[in-house]
Amino acid sequence: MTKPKLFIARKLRDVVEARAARDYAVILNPEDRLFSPAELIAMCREVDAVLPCHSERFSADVIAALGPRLKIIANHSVGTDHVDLAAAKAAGIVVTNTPDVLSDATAEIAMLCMLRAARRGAEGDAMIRAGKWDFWSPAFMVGRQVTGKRFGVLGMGRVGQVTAERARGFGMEVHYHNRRRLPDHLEKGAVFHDTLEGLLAVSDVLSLHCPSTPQNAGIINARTLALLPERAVLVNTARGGLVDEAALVGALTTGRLFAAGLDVFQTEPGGNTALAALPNVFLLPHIGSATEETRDAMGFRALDNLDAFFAGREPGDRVA
Ligand code: 8YV
Repeated sequence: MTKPKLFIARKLRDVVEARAARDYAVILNPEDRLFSPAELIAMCREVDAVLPCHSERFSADVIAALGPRLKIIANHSVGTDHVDLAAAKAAGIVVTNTPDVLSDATAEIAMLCMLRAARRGAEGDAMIRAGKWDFWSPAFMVGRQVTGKRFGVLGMGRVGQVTAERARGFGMEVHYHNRRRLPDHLEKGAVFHDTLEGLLAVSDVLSLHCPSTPQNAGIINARTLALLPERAVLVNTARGGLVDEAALVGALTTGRLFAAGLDVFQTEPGGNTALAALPNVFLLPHIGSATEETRDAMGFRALDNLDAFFAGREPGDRVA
């Protein structure tokens, strides 16, 4: 039987590409270069399936130009904001993602962002690397203790729930705002707030875990930042589009916000130079799911979805 033709848009872990080559007629991207929309369209017109990351954007215009052969977009990501799901559905293209397998890795990065921000780790590291550590005193580099503080989760999906669990490990009280209240066995004693404002008022640390949607764009802005407790800490491992970065720079500059730990930005790759110029920001280049185990698991999960689809079964992680 002819193997389905699969375009793997970015360089994936070797074990993942080896499994893909066993079961599909694969087109790989060994140079791991980013394809332009025109190149992405040209590649996808010649295959039955594409396995992209969040770096490949499938807008309505791109989807309209894909042609009739492409049947499934099997994302190597849990976020799907890079795909116009309504356009994919209208075009009869199945879309899947890779939930669950990256929750632990991303929660680890959220804790790293929280601690490096709250305890001024980025500032201290930079000071020593610059050869400027020439003084110590009891008042030196005092930060914000997280133990016993309130950890606010905006978006209590899989990643939010695992991150909340890690925060409990630091002796933090978990609060959350979500479209729907969780059942007890998932809520695990966390305090539900049915409004964003209610959550913000009690978040000594606010961690963003909601999807990037048109409704959530810039949800963290000058107005909402002002509703946080004085000298709160912001953590973002979700999507850069959730944050008005100019407003964040303002709040960090005045000290209204004590610090921020960010793994995602409006402009990726690259980040934000104004944020990078501030001492009270810890910055990472979107590595939330970047562990060996997780990237293997994500690749296998995407291939499991493709295998199900081409075997005539419903993919387990279908989102459109
Ligand atoms: C991906 C991401 O995990 O999963 C997501 O939604 O934000 C990304 O971190 C990464 O691009 C690997 O594909």
